[in-house]
Amino acid sequence: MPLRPQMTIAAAEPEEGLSFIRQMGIEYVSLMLKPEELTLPFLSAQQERLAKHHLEISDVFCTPLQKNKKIHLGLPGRDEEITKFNRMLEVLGKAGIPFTSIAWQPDGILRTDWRVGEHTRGGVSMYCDQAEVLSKPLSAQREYREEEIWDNFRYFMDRVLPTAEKYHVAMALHPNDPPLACMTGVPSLIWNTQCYEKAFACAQNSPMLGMKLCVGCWLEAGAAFGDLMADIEKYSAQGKILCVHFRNVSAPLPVFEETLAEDGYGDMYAIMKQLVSCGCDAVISIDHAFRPLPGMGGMTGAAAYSTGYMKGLLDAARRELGKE
Ligand SMILES: [Mn+2]
Repeated sequence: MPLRPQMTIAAAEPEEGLSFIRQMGIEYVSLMLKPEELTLPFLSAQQERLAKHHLEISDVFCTPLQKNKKIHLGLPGRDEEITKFNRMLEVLGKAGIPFTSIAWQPDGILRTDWRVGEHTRGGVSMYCDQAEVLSKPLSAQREYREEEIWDNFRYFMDRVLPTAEKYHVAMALHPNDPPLACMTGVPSLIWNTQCYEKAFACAQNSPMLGMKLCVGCWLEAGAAFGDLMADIEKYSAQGKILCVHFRNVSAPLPVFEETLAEDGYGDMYAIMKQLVSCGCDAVISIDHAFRPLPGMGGMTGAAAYSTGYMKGLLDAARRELGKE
């Protein structure tokens, strides 16, 4: 299938929000669920509600299971967390949801500020200064070695892949953001394309492990991450890209601010054309937006402009490349 624009919602998204999304010509939503919402009846009810707006769930994620300290650091209780993850895979499989997300970053996305940037015209956006990130204190009891993180990843994969394969639910692996080798005493799993190769090998190249190609992360690290255009071609051909994060930043590290697509250093039209010409079969979303302004429609309102711009680039790329 061709690229499919998508927006992220929570189950609490009001009816007007769903109508607004549909009016933008969006057909797919990424549904963020809380652990207690990960049941088949709850998910089925969400599917029915969304179907009334002609929206389909492209994927479901649950933040505490997607970024889980016990699993990532191999802490006591990780087997219980892995059991919960497998239960989620079973529920998603039974509901016909094709994939979920994982991001091997126990401390989440590391940024150093939310601020009005040089390029944001008063918009409050995320800002990252590498020196500040690298001077953050340890986030766990001790420092970890790179091999421990990979051992924990293998341990997880060995225990979830059979369930993923049984219920046919894939996992889209997002890079560490920012893509630095080690932060807060925890080595990163994915900070360049070689790391992806290693991760896929850990999963015996199962099609149930794919990638979330975060253009933002590639641009944050620049050439140190990989050759974005070549990587789009390679991983599109392999069918590894499940989701694209279409996001731009002002400059590669050591310092960047998150910008609108048209204001960053990445040539987002060239990137979109590469995705289209390579036949990338994935959902595509803007990833992050500026902080919502009060009274302007919350997260959905904040994401609307950038999503429309992304749709415009997609439409233009399809026309220019004759892939309408
Ligand atoms: Mn991303």
